[in-house]
Amino acid sequence: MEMTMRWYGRKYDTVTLEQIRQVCYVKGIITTLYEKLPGEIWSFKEILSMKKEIENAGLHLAGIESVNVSDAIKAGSSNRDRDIDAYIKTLENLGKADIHTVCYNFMPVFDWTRTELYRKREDGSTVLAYNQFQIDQIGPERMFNSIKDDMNGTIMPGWEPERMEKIKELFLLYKDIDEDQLFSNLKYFLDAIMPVCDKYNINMAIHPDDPSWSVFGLPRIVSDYKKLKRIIDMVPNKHNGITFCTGSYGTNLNNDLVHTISMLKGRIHFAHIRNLRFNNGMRDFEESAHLSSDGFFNMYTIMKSLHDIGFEGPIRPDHGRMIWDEKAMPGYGLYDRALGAAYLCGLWEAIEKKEI
Ligand code: CS2
Ligand code: MN
Repeated sequence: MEMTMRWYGRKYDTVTLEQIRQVCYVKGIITTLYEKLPGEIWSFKEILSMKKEIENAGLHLAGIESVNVSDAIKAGSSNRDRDIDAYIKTLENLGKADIHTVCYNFMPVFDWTRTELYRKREDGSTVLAYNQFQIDQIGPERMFNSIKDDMNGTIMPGWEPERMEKIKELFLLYKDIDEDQLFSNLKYFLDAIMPVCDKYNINMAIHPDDPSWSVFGLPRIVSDYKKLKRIIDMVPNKHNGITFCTGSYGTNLNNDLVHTISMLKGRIHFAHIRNLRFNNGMRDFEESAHLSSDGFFNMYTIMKSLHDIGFEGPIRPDHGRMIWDEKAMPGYGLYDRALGAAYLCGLWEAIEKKEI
């Protein structure tokens, strides 16, 4: 595996590449062309300059998170072929630039959903949290506004203002889309892009829905074992793979993380590893430190099962708590993610050495 950190680019991130370089456990960067809207082509020149910037800082561009899929593609609207063509051109340019891992999601309207971005813990650190009861009370528009006000002036992926202006239209677009239709739209998209992925050896890695159940009545298809298996089987190509995100997929306590990892052998191309705490019931959780004992998941068995399936892709510590008075994008401060990277690398080293 290659330990990585997500970086939002000089313009938006409070964390610099120079700082990440000093984390030392982290060798790779996961990033994106932040200003590109879904459906836009990424030129070879733009990709190369992003890559150079990272390499000039002594780091490796390990993958893209995300090349976002447009709602036309997700909803299967009449103009989806135009957006798919653009996506193929982008993949082609990424392949030419020697980039081989692409994360994306297939969640209608919203990316991840949270009710709080700064829930205070007993030690004064803050974390992102989700409470289903609150979601049921507020509805999508109020949720967007409260998240926007909490973003510290940063732009959160999936929560771009221009997208949210269209929220009503977007809900209408998905009015008649059920889970089966969404699966078939995903298949249509994957079938169309597999040839370019084969040509350039690009691993597509779909991100699980976060949380892993339907929110605001929208269909969700990347949320449990059966659905993941259906995705893997419906397009039987190794480039059709998964981003294994413990913090998203694990929101549903019925999901068995270790079993799912072993079932996905050869198809996990990217891993997001973080831990969760559950409060009064299953649909009320908050993000915790990575440490097993701080949350619900056994990080050792998760890392061990990734190791056992021969996982070689990028891993990132995903979100962290906000600690030591850091001011950063919620979930994406430097300090706790650096602690997480160190911990996960420690587990991995111990697992590897035990094998000898
Ligand atoms: C990420 C997602 O920050 C996060 O929670 O895991 O936003 C992820 O990048 C997207 O869903 C992938 O397209
Ligand atoms: Mn994730």
